[in-house]
Amino acid sequence: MERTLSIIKPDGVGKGLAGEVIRRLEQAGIKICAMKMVRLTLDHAGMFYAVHRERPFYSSLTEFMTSGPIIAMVLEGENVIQRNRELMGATNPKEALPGTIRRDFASDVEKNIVHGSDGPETAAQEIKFFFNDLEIQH
Ligand code: DAT
Ligand code: MG
Repeated sequence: MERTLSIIKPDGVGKGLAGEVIRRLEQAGIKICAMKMVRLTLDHAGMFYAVHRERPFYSSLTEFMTSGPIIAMVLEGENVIQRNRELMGATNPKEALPGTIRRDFASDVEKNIVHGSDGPETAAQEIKFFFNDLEIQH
């Protein structure tokens, strides 16, 4: 059994897509074992996306992530890291397959509705960033 961190980003919450994203996860048989709404500070967004610090889009990305509330979730299931990435679609919505969250709803490569961890190590780190053990259901 694997876990991953999912985030409904400020554009997803702002467009009223939280229910739709959650519906797609549940419909895919993915278990949600933690959930919270938070508004990141610029410092926290910077820490969360520290791996992208040298990229030209870093300051725009971190400001976007603080522009409104986000919903962080821990997802659980077999192969859930990859399955969540498949439901999300490619980073750039123009390259995302039809029927994916990003293709269906994202406006551009930055405002792309959802985040999903990209591997087991980042998943563990990212889950810890948002949740302690008491906040995760088994
Ligand atoms: P993903 O979110 O699909 O894992 P990533 O980890 O490469 O993609 O990048 C993290 C976020 O940074 C991504 O969701 C949106 C933003 N981003 C990535 N590439 C970008 C680009 N070329 N221009 C603007 N924002 C970008
Ligand atoms: Mg990523």
